[in-house]
Amino acid sequence: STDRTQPIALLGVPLEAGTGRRGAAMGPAALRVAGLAERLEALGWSVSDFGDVEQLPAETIGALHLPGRAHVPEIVASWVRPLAHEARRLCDEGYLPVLMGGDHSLSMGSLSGVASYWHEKGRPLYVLWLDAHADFNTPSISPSGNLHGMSLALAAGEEELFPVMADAPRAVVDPSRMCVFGARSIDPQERELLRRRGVTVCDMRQIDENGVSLLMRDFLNKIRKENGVLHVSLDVDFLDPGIAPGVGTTVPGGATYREAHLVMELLEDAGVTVSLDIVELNPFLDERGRSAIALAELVASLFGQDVMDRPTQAFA
Ligand code: EXY
Ligand code: MN
Ligand code: MN
Ligand code: MN
Repeated sequence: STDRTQPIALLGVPLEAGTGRRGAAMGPAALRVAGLAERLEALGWSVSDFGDVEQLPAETIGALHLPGRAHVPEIVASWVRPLAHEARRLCDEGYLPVLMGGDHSLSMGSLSGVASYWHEKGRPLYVLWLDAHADFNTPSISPSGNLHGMSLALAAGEEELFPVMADAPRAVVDPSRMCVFGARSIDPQERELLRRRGVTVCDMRQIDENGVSLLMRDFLNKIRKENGVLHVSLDVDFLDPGIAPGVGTTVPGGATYREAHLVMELLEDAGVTVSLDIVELNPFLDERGRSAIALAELVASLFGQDVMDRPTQAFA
């Protein structure tokens, strides 16, 4: 299990420029209303909420020249560059960073900062990408130009995206240490790139055929064998839209409530998680906070909420 002596740091990233629609910028506020901090404190964790990342002034970001299609990279850069510094600082200060989005392009900053820390520590960093998508496009192959569909590709060292980060703290994550879990919507050229780079993709068919526990056991054994640590990136569209409609990129046939909780409970048992992104929540598309509450409950499971001790009434 994850030792609860390490303090948790909450940091909001009200970024929505990585998507083609507005609303994800309200995600951090909705997760706070869903009682994320209170739930973790109720489990015995010390939780510090550092508010939201401070966006860089637009004029400090020159025009970024990326090939192909990239939608407002300068705005994304104005968030993810300071975020990389902040995520790195939180690691340096001994926190377990929990980044509350905001769209998935925030992971360009969170994963850069976290990877730079563990790279210096000499510990191999793994990534579990809980998502209907792989987010492994680059500007030259992206069908939309939305940067939230490219964040894992940046982490894997796809150079087209380097200008977004400039000199912010960053380290490449070995693609063979990446697992996309819950995939059910991947673009043709993106799929080719994933294969070429050696990223593990557990799509919904593999989850149906093998079950969550077998696939997670294999991945967690790999991490344990290398004495590695894990960054978890939870995109709300990993879940089936029937339980989490509050996201702009829903895809039918997602993880059930129980599959998602089992992933979190297995991660808690393994005790290798060192940082977490909670992304793509769009309260404008949600129904009475259902998706925000579902995410908060999943994070509680990741941090030790026992399935039999769950509160009857959801918070908020
Ligand atoms: N693959 C599509 C694209 O790159 O535009 C859709 C990406 C959706 C990304 C969301 C955050 O997961
Ligand atoms: Mn995503
Ligand atoms: Mn997604
Ligand atoms: Mn800098």
